[in-house]
Amino acid sequence: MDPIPHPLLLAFTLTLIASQPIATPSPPSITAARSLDAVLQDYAYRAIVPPIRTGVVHNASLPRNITGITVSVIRLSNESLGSKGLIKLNEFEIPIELTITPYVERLALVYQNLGNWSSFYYSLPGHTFLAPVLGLLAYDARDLTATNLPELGLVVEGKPIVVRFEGVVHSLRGGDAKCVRFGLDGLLEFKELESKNACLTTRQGHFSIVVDSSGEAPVPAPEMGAKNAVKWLLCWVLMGLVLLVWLHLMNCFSPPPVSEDLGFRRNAIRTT
Ligand SMILES: *[C@@H]1O[C@H](CO)[C@@H](O)[C@H](O)[C@H]1NC(C)=O
Ligand SMILES: *[C@@H]1O[C@H](CO)[C@@H](O)[C@H](O)[C@H]1NC(C)=O
Ligand SMILES: *[C@@H]1O[C@H](CO)[C@@H](O)[C@H](O)[C@H]1NC(C)=O
Ligand SMILES: CC(=O)N[C@H]1CO[C@H](CO)[C@@H](O)[C@@H]1O
Repeated sequence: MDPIPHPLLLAFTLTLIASQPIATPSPPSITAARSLDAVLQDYAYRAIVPPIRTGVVHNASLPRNITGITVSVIRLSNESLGSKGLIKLNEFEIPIELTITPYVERLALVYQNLGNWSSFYYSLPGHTFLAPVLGLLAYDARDLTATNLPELGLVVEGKPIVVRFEGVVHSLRGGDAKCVRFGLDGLLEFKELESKNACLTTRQGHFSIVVDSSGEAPVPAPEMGAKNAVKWLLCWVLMGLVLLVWLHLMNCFSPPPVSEDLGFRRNAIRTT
C-alpha cells in the first residue's frame, strides 16, 4: 500500500480547494438590489408624461414603503447622442459621447439615490458609506409602459462620467476613502477618488464613496479576494510541482521494489 497520495492527484485537489473563491464571488444581496432596479425603472418610466421632450429630467414619485429613495429619468434621442457636451442628471455629469448597444432610437437614463436604503441593498462588510449609493442605468425608451427591461450596454467614448456626490463627510481617517462601483453583475470595483467628493466611471451601475471601517486589523477588501485567490492558486500549484519533483527524485533513489526486497530477505535467511 502507498501511504502518500499520488502527487498529481494531490496537486489537483489543492488547486481545486484554492480556486474555489474565484468561482463564487457574488455578494449576498444582488438579487434584491436587481429587483429594486426593475421596480425603479417602472416608476421612472411612469414619470415621463406628455408632452414628452428629450433631455428633460423627470422626478418619479415612489411608493410609501420605499420612502428615502429618489429616482429621476432623462430621455434622449439617438440624434442627441454622439455629439459633444454634457448631460446633467443630478450628481451625474454624463458626456453625450455615448455608445449604446444594441442600437436604440430612444434611450432612458435612470438615476437612483438610495438614501437611507443604501446599506440595506448594498452591504459592504468592513466599510462605511460616506455617501448614499447612486445608480445610473440605461434602458430602451421606445415603450414607456415596458417593465422588466434589460439594461442596455453603455460605453463612454471620450471623457468619463463624473459622479459628484453631495454632502460627503470625510472622517479623520479620510485618506482611506475610496470610490466603489457595484456592477450590474454584482462585481465590486474600488477606485481612487477623483476629488474629495467625486468619482469617475466609464460604465453604468451603482456608485458610492466608502471608508474602510474594519479598524486595527483590516479585513481584506472584497476586491482583494480574487487577487489573493490567484496568489494562493499559484502557491499551491508551485507546491504541487515541487512535491512532484521531490517524489520523482525519491523514486529514483529509493530501494528496489517490495517483491525483490522480500526475495532478498529470503535469500539472506537461507544463507544463515
Ligand atoms: C428632481 O430631483 C432633484 C434631486 O433628486 C432635484 O434637485 C430637482 O430640483 C428635482 N426637480 C424637479 C423638477 O422637481
Ligand atoms: C413595497 O410594497 C410593494 C407592494 O405594494 C411590494 O411589492 C414591495 O416588495 C415593497 N417593497 C419593499 C422594499 O418593502
Ligand atoms: C428611510 O427613512 C424613511 C423615512 O424617511 C423610513 O420610512 C424608512 O423605513 C427608512 N429606511 C430604512 C431602510 O431604514
Ligand atoms: C449612439 C447611437 O446609437 N447612435 C446611432 C444613431 O443612429 C445612427 C444611424 O441612424 C447610428 O449609426 C448611430 O450609431
